[in-house]
Amino acid sequence: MEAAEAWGLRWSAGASPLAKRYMEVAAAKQSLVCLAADRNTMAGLFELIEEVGEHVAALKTHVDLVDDWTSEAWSDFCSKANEQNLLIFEDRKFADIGAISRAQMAGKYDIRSWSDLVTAHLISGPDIVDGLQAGWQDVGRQGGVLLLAQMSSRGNLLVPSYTDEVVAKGRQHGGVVGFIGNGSRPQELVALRNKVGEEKMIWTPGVNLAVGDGAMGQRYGDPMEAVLSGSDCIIVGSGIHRAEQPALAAKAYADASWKGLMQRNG
Ligand code: S5P
Repeated sequence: MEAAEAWGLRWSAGASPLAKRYMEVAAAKQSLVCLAADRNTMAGLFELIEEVGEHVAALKTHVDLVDDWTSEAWSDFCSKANEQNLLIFEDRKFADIGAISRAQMAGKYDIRSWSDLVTAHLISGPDIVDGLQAGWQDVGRQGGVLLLAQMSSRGNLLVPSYTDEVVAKGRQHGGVVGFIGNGSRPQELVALRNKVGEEKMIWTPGVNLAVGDGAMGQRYGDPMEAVLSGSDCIIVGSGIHRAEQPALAAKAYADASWKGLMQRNG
């Protein structure tokens, strides 16, 4: 199915080139799944992407949790992701002032050189987005920021008035591709979508086919319900990488998310 048809308003309402790339891959693979590749060895990461790459549309990393990280191995890993047509999303949750965030895009991990997307909190003010964009510009690349508007963890401090401020500022910024919303609470997501409108994306962690509480305060909601409530991408970690058969699990999440999109636009 063509991306424009699959995505309807989200495609036509002026999405960024990066969002369109994601939507095309998602339509081609019939999957709105972003794999949270939270494994701590390079071998584990390579194995995972080999197994599930065809069923997922984006790859989310936490580069600083890999024990045996080297820039060579990481660069091979990113090439593999690119071969599988995956946008690479470093979930760094930047939160500092603009100039330091720009500098943190460089450094040992050189996130600016391989990431297409990064997460940021807007707690320090809107200049963080300019700082991150400057980071990509420093190496002649383009990228997009996903702002944390909600979180999935219990007791988080992103209260509705804070969410409103993040959305109001983020909607106006061309460097913001979209927002992180809470996939574990459909009503919160519906409210978020109403605030965000149709132009920007909402990506949601906190989804699992086994709904309920996860480890250390994580909460899980149903993947299809998240899409029906306005999520454009379900971020799934342990539901896939801890499954006995990750490929089968990834396919199940892909099917649920795609069904959600088809029903939402139907
Ligand atoms: O509010 C949030 C935001 C994020 S990006 N809650 C989250 O869980 N995340 C990330 O999503 C988290 O860092 C992890 O990589 C992933 C969820 O993993 P899972 O194993 O619980 O599915």
